[in-house]
Amino acid sequence: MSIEEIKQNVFKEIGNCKNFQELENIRVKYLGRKGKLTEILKSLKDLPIEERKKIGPKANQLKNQIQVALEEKKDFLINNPEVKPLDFTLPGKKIPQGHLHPFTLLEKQIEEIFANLGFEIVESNEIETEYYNFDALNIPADHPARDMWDTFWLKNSSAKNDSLKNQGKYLLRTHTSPVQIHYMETHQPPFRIVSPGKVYRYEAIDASHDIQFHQLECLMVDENISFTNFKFIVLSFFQQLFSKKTEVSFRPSYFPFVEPGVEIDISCPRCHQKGCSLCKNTGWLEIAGAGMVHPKVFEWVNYNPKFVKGFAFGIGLERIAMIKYNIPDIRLFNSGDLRFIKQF
Ligand code: FA5
Repeated sequence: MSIEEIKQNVFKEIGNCKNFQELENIRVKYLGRKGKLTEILKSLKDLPIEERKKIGPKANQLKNQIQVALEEKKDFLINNPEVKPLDFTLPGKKIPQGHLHPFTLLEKQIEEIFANLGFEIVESNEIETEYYNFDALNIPADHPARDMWDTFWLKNSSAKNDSLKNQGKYLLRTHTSPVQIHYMETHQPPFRIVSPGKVYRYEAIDASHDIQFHQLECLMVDENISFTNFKFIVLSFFQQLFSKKTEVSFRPSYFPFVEPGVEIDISCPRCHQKGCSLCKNTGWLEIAGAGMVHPKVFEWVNYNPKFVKGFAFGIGLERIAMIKYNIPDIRLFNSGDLRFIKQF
């Protein structure tokens, strides 16, 4: 559009305009950042000096004229009783903002609690070899305990490297416990770590089981670590996560990589052991597998089990989020349903 064409149109448009919105649209059309007159003004710098001298003053003059006409029209609209005046006290339009997924919020809170307890946060692989997921955790190939974890094996994948660690097939880790081996292979005690991450199980999906979920592995190793240290950390963690009233209880259980092995239960944070639908009237919720690190596991990483002791536990993070936020079905986390996500 040339300067002449703009001149012909813009004043007509201002004359015909009936409300503030239309007037603003006209301003944007000609004088906005990408407005038609603005484009001409911007292009002046690329013109030969003679042409610039001709067009420049015309364009600037027109800009001033349009500004004056817009102001006049605005005054007219303000003083015209038929036009609804601008109400500057109206609340502004709410611009929708993103926010963190409830699960991410929980993960951050859990990491903060452990960081305050002196734990380092460590990341690890989601694709593992049989060695890390099973063998080094004291679960050899013919061990019936392998059936505890229904596994996604990776197609056509058997590790090429000759070292024992890389023999066998690749798989999607069924729990975060392999991080224990990776970490101990490359570090010496004392240490305390937590490692959150995704795990995968070839299982039927229902309200409390998914095929992909998150666990958090905790491992503390030193010369004199006892079950009492273990209990203290677990209790501190759950009391900070839920409330001071939370109690923990340990039930004997079996995991090949710990001895003794336990299942950790916490008192129901909703009913405080009075009995409710969440805890199915038992007053307790099963929350993690745990135990004192098995001497055989220490041997796999060349630690001497006579001199080092440790505890480990693995918590299901979705289950915790479900308890904390009262979420009835694990499938909601990955549903992408905005009605669900917007509640947090
Ligand atoms: C384990 O996976 C052990 N690695 C835990 C462990 C670590 C024991 C260290 C000893 C020492 P388990 O299979 O019980 O244990 O799983 C741990 C938690 O993961 C469960 O308590 C539960 O909260 C969660 N979980 C298990 N299966 C599923 C599933 N299909 N969907 C969602 N959460 C699950």
